[in-house]
Amino acid sequence: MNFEFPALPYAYDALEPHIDKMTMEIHHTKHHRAYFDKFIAAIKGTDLENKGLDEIFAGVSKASVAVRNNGGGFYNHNLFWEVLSPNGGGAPSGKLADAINSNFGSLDDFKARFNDAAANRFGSGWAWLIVKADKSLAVTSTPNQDNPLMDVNDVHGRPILGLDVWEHAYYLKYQNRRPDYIGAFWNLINWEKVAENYEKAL
Ligand code: MN3
Repeated sequence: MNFEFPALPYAYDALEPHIDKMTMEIHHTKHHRAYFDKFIAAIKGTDLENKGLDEIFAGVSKASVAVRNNGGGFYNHNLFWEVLSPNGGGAPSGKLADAINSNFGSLDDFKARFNDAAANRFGSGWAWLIVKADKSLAVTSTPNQDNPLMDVNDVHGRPILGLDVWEHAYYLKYQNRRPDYIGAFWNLINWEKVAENYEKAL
């Protein structure tokens, strides 16, 4: 089996006060775990079993709904945990900062666009910063557990930063106040990891 369920790279309470311990614990051990288990069950004994996620997502329109939803849920949360850090926040530097400035105008302009994508995603889904095939950056959003690597979306690219805006990601602490949760997210971003993702995507 190619796939492993990842441990969280910090303690469940490490992102307090921005994301509370109980939310993180349920999110990782119940929600993420269930996507992983159901994804493994959905590919078991099929020709997808020995493919990578990139290849599975590139042809996901031909796969089962279970593969799409649970494979997406597995991958999306893997990325999400990695781009958060108890020592996060601040601003990106180096090549990533230059790319954000040249693609969006400024860090604040990028943040405004990302905030809009996250706040205006109706129902459940994700906001993303992606690297497109032409190496440019773009902000996009996908419903449910879809992501921009899947062949079912209009905007394609490799996610380097993602924000889960499902209610399970914030409801215990923020209830219906999704914008407050989105605001707190900026205090947690591991920009070094995002920069590493950017380098890899180029
Ligand atoms: Mn989630």
